[in-house]
Amino acid sequence: MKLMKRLFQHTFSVAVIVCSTLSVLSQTTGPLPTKQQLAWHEMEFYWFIHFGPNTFTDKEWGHGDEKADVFDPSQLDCRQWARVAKQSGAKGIILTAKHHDGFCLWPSKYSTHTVRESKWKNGKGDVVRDLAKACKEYGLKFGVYLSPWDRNHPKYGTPEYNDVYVNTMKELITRYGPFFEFWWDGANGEGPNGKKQEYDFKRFERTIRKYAPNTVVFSDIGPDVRWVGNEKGIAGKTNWNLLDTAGFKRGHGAPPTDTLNQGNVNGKNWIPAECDVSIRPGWFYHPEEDDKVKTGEQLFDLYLKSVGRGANFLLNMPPDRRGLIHENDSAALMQFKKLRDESFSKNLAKESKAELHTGGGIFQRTKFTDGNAETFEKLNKYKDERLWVKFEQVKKINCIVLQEPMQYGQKIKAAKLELSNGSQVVAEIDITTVGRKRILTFPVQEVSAISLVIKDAKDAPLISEIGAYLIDEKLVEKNP
Ligand code: FUL
Repeated sequence: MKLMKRLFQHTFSVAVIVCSTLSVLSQTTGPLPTKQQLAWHEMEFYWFIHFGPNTFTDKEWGHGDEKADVFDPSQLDCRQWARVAKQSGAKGIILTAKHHDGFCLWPSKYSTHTVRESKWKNGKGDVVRDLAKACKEYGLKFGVYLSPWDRNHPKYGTPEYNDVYVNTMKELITRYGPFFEFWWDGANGEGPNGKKQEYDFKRFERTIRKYAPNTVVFSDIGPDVRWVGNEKGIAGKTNWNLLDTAGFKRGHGAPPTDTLNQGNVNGKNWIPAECDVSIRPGWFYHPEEDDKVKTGEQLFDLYLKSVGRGANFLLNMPPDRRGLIHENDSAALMQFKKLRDESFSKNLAKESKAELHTGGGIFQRTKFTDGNAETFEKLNKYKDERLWVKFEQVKKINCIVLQEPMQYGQKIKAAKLELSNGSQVVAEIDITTVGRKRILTFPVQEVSAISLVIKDAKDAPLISEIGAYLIDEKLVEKNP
């Protein structure tokens, strides 16, 4: 009898586990991120580094006819870059291993326009190697930008250049990988012989999948990460991690920039947006821009408009002619880090009572206020349900952070937040998508409760976090 009972209990609990797993899995219709993309989503903020002959010639697009000797940093120190990056809370660095001028920051076998031909370290230097090493030392991920457009290579504009590009990719991957991200710029101008190149992106993609299967690939249209459609660092307030790419190309044939900015609600591929922007007006260092560095507050605003809209934030930090991150840039960056730390150190929702209200009753819950984005609450009949965050004492707040667990896809199309004080609704906030993270800021409100209603979704929505914060009033999003 006892045995029967145990057997029954066992079968019952297995059935419960299977059913609950199935019920979550049944919500996973539609495109989902790969495990590499999921890891990428978690990175949130990382650096871009534009560095090369342009740093010394004061150009943004070198012609490829500059002498290799112009590249001559006096105190190049990749460990300084990595140290500042780490201190700023960045999770990685993507380096312009080769920009449009074709100059390779490593001694490539496939080019004669490289650090080897420069007088820097008597031609024995290697910036890609030094940065790969420094990133490892500081626990940062490393990635490369390898411009397909090459204004120096004699083969550019001929089919053989595609071999050169493939070989160059392989060389980088095998010598300096693993890379977390590989950056394909869409620019396609003329080479030294006046011809444009027909890029064989299909072959480039096969190569990278074969030699670097764990690397996510960025371009206007992915395959793994898409351009956000502007170089200002701003994602759409509606931002789907989905994109339709059929019929589109990189560069001129890319989807309209507002599509890249918002994604496609029913897009067939999981291709999230990355917001690239420079801390200075230019991508490369120019001395006359030393006093035009974005402030910590401006960077925080961009954080709200990128990470706070479900995208990643790729901030360019161009080293100066010494080969160092300029003091003004690192000061602004440390201010940005301080503002993030101060703003998000105290999640008031963690001290709240969390409830799920359904037609059938009120249930105590903790998963969407536990500060752990892995755990979540599922709303089976969301139209009749509401999540509540209730405070014992009235709190002042001006920032709410919402999250969906990305491993199950992106579902929320429209939602409303209601802030109340006692029986009085003091503010209502309507939004569209949530995605990996949606940060909302507003004038300070005194509240005893926050409630969330999902108004429209593709599937039963999953909410992993509702966080509540009081941030410095001057950080409330500008022109949201
Ligand atoms: C663009 C390039 O033309 C710029 O020089 C810069 O590298 C930017 C990130 O991408 O397409």
